[in-house]
Amino acid sequence: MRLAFRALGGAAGVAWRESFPLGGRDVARWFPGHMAKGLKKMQSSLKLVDCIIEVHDARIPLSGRNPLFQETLGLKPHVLVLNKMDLADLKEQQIIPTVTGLVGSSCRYHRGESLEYCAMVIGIPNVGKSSLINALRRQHLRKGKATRVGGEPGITRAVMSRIQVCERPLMFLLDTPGVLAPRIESVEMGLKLALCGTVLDHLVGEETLADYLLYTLNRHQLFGYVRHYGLGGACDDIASVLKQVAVRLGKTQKVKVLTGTGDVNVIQPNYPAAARDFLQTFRRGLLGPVMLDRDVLQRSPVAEP
Ligand SMILES: Nc1nc2c(ncn2[C@@H]2O[C@H](COP(=O)(O)OP(=O)(O)OP(=O)(O)O)[C@@H](O)[C@H]2O)c(=O)[nH]1
Ligand SMILES: [Mg+2]
Repeated sequence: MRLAFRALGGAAGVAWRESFPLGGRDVARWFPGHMAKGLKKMQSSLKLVDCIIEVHDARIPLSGRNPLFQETLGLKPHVLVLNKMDLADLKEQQIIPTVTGLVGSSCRYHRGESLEYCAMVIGIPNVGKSSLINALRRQHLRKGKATRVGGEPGITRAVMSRIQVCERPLMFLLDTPGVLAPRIESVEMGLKLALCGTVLDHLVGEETLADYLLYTLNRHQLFGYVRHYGLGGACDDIASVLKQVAVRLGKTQKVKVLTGTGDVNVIQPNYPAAARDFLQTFRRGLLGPVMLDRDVLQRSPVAEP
């Protein structure tokens, strides 16, 4: 499917934007700075755990991991889980054996005599930490949800009490609130993080996010949006795309315009509603898998032959 659409974009001779206008955006304002409390509580819960399981979003394997995790929680063995693989362009997870192996080969300090394992699940917001705990519990104990999950960042608000996920070996996990890095390196990294839903959309602006999404999809030649919304063709102009999306979805509104001859009702596309639908459709994976860190991966020395 992706190849067919690639031909479509090329044949139309459309020139995609080479860069996204980043100037004038203040990334610091998008990311809330109130997460220190969560991190402090996580630090004070360290004595309860043998291992740290950090969950991150597979679409941004390099962007936005919080360096403070290593600094403050780095004493314990650390497993990195890249979640949301179904949404990422990558080619299952053996978490419990990995944790037991890692803990077995590290110092357990005062917990050396304990027969049970306990790991703390950490990560930036909305990457699926709580979902992972529920999934492991379902898989190993056939038990239902033990911790709340939701499509917005900030669902888990505190370090939770431990949740059993396995009987043999006896393993418990601590769920924690998402903690973002205190400083986001660049506006583009901020946009990627926002596109993955790690901050509330309104902080960045749904239309800005929709524009960055369109820019990314076109740059990556992922033209699934053209088919999904039945558009005339691929296009790099967000206003034009959102207008067509709004009309397609019937998301239009009547607006009164004052003319020389009186009030006239004009049908206007509902751009915010179209932007919201575009973002949600992307996040549900309906526009295909994506690797938002492709540029960083290509620049990194290991990518060179
Ligand atoms: N597509 C997809 N969605 C997932 C996956 N794992 C979790 N989600 C969704 O991601 C959203 C966030 O999941 P949570 O488990 O609440 O994430 P969290 O990291 O605990 O979030 P906070 O508590 O807010 O920090 C929910 O809508 C989940 O359904 C996955 O593997 N694939
Ligand atoms: Mg959570």
